Amino acid sequence: MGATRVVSYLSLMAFLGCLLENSSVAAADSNTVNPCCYYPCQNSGVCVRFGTDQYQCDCTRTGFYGDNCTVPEFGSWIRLMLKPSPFVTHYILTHFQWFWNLLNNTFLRDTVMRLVLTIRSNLIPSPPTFNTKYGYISWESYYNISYYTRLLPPVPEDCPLPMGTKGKPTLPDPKVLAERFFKRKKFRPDPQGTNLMFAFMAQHFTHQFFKTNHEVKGGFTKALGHGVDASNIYGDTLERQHQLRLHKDGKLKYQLVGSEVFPPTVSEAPVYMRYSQGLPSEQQFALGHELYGILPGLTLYATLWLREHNRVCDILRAEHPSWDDEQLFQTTRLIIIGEIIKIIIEEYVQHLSGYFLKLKFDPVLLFNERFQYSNRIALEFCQLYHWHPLMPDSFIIDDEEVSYSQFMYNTSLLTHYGVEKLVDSFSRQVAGQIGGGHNSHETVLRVAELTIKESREARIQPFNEYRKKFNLKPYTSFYEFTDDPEMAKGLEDLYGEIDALEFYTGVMLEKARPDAIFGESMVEMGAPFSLKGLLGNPLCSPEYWKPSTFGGETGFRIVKSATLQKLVCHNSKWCPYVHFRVPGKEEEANSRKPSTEL
Ligand code: ACD
Repeated sequence: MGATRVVSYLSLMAFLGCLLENSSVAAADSNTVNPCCYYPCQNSGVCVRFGTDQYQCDCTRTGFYGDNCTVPEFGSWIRLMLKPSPFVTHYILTHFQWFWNLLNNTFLRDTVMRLVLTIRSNLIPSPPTFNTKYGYISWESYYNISYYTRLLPPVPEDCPLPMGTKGKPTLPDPKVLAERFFKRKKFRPDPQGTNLMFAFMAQHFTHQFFKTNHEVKGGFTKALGHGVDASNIYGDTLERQHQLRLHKDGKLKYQLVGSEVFPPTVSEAPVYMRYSQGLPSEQQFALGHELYGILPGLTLYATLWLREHNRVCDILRAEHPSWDDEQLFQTTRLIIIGEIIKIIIEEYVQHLSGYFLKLKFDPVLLFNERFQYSNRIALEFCQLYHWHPLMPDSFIIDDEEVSYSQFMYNTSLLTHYGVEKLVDSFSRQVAGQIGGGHNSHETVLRVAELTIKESREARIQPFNEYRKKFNLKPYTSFYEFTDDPEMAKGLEDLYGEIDALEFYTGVMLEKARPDAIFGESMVEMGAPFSLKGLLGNPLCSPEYWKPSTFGGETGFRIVKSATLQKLVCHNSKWCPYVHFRVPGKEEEANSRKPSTEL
């Protein structure tokens, strides 16, 4: 009874808040509810509390004015009239193949790519703003890079309800959410044909910048590079890096199994690794990241990058016989980082997008734009990237079914089958659809539960507030949010109001776009973080993006022409089918013949 009264009282106050558009300092209520708990400021306006029950929205440079930043300036009004909706833009980019085939071969490809990069990156504040402790601009939150940054400040501590002023007094049990909405009923393959080669790349690649420090609460990270720094290959401390290095010719330590190069064992490179107890010491590889021995797919990528690093070292040494180990190592690392960014933009993001526009990695596109070459990883980005539904029910390697218990912590699968067969098998096996719910294998289900718990500790604002931040219309009901009426009803019962739906639950359970891997919000929120993070890398700045950074034209060319196929085929005995999606019928027929061609 008491709770119902609080909620209806709060709704009334929200209504009154709208009526107060014209007063310069708007009064919220007399019962000293923090008025910022209503999220009154629109269009990225910043809410500042005055006194105990008053607030002001700072609309500076938002393109809007009025007490709640709701009135567009003339320029914004024109922009709003002309700007196509995300639905229309996405539709155009994923249809009319003939048109894109023509455009991709003209200078207009650059124009559209520049637009994609600038529109997306402009949504990410740079320098960064808030963090989990500071919901206002502070020097500490700028300077202390041990924090993940935050796009929206946390829900203020003194709000009457967990999500601000909407929803129920208690949030649903994370375990109940995971069991009822995330747990797989029947494996749902991704309609875009995403495969396990993609899934393991996603995991391998993102663990260089998502390294939540679970020892302390408050949204801290151990990945201080805040972007693509290849710390997952070279270690996240100088000490680890030196243990992994051969200290000769710039190379990383390795061992030969038969005649093939694999990572060294922990006895050869003593670094901390997480292995199951009793795993024979010869199967304990020493890798850049302590978790990459857990899944053979991650160990596979670690091996490929190790071989690629040492291959590039040989190329550089042949051109620069006077260079010492250090210079060879450092320059090779930059080449590897460049290769990663190139593959991620032109193949990984390309695949995810489903666009017919051919994405292009060319830092020069931004040289005449206002763009900051820095990046800070955001907690919201880390949250939305928990893509565990990608994981299948079991693994098919060389036509044999391998269960999770046989797969996990089993590095011997890599040495037994070899790089070629693993790549071939992972490239042929379809991954699960990420969005839409009911597709997380029970082995990974707990991750969803933990992610929701983490979001609550960090007081992440409601999903609909993020929809607005990313220029999307907030959902008006759970039935608009999902096509699954049972899920809509269940979520409504648990959350009470759509405006109280949590961020992670929102991005993961939202209806997927037709024939797509996930929904609108994942793309509209994920893309800005991604593109700003990739192009904000110092390598992409005018000062770094030149041949000398990479040891000359040869190194520069390696970066500019990197592909996933080259990464595999330059470092294997034969060239398997390698892609981020499963083969189509025609590819299937051709790809059964092993080749050495690139
Ligand atoms: C666009 C391009 C298409 C975007 C399509 C999907 C984006 C969804 C989620 C993020 C995808 C990939 C993440 C890749 C790299 C992350 C790099 C982070 C570096 C710090 O329409 O804009």
